[in-house]
Amino acid sequence: MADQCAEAKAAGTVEPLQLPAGGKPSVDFVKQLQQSMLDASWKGVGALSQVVPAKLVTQILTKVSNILDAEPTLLEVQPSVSQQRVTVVGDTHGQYIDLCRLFDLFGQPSAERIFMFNGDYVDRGAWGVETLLLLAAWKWALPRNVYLLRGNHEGAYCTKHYGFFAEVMAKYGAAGKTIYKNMLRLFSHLPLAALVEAKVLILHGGLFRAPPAKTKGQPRPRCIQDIDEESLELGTLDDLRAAGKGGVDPDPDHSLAQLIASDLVWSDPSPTAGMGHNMLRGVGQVFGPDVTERFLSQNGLRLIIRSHEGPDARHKRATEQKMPSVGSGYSVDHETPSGKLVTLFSAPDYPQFAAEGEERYHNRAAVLHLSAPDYATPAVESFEAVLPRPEAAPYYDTAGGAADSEESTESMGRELEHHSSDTEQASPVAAAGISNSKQQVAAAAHDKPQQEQQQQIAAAAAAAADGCQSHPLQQAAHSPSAARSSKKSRTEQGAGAR
Ligand SMILES: [Mn+2]
Repeated sequence: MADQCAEAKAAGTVEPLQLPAGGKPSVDFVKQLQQSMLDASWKGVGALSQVVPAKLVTQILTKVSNILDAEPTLLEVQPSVSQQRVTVVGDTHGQYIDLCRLFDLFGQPSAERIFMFNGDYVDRGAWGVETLLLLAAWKWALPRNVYLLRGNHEGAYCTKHYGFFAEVMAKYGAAGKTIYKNMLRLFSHLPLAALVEAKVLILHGGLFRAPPAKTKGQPRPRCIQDIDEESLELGTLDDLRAAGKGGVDPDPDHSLAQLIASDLVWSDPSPTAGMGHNMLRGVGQVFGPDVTERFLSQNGLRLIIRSHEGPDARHKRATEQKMPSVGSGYSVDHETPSGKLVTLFSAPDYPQFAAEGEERYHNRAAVLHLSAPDYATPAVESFEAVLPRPEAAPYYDTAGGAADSEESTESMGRELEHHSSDTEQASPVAAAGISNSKQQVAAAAHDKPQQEQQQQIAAAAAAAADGCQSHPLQQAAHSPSAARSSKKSRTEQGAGAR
């Protein structure tokens, strides 16, 4: 064995990693994996599969999918005395080099330390595979000290349009399709949110509506077109506990049982009172400080930590809607009598690839530490990107067009959906006495077709601030031409734009 190693080194080749004896990653193994993938990222696209062979990828994905499958939609974490601190991490978006710096600066998961990752691990950046594998390996090594939540990019649609699918294929070739399917399966098992000490709620996008309660003697409505959307009310923690995880791509057009998952991963806070359609993204909701206050007080919470908006998405809203900047990686968006809603973004100098002539934001990123006994008063730490980055090309068209692939990832998603064990029970609990009928919703009631049109235009014109700003599944349901104009508009304006 020693001879083989020496030979491998002499020949300039890399020894492939394998799980330690016993078949389970130790903390030392995960650290070795981190360093090996970091070294490989400097050597080009072909290096990863040399050091992390497809077999090991499959072992990690399969095992971690099973661990996640056993976790509920809403994690309820009560740190023990020995687990002194919870560190929350926002969007990382394939910026693996920066994630390694984050661990260097702020420590790694351990028996004394919980890490909570708030979704959007993949797409945009060049090292989504490495990011996902490292976090999955940590999850396997320390399942009660590492938690992974779902973002809107952990699904079939975004990963096809914003680089991850192409990245997997580029790095794993013939084995790529199977690996990608296993990744989609893992995504479908990710919990949607975590509650820390019953006081702090961590979720990717924002607040959500409850699906309608079943009416006696009536068939349960199947999709959102079957109901009057304006009758939907703000969801509660109990609704979230009862919700499914969203399947391969959370979409209430496909199944009303996915309403909570879809809203939760796509929504954004707004300075304007009320809750209504998220016109900028074309999916999810926007909600004002009054809605945050209602949710905090009704559920006994003091803090909501969400992510989902980088400097590009926030830039437009900062000027037009007076939302605070996330240039430091952190912003307090709502401050109400009961508590706060904050945004946390952990990808510095984002996005990694900008379209030609596009502004760069040079943003710092942040993590939040929650400590006993209070947990609801976060300590913020910011950090800068590792620059220059290893040479890499984007896996998506930064000018906006989606990369075409031979096989539709949506069809791969449907195939998985069909076999999904996630039964997606609709919530039996409707939030009583909560009205979400505010200005935005009222406007829609007066002139819904016009509002829909505006929504499509806004979604198209806004281009992809989050990468995945407009949701084509929803657009396509309204009008195929809207989806086409959206694609055209993205091409004109460039993804990752303001
Ligand atoms: Mn997001």
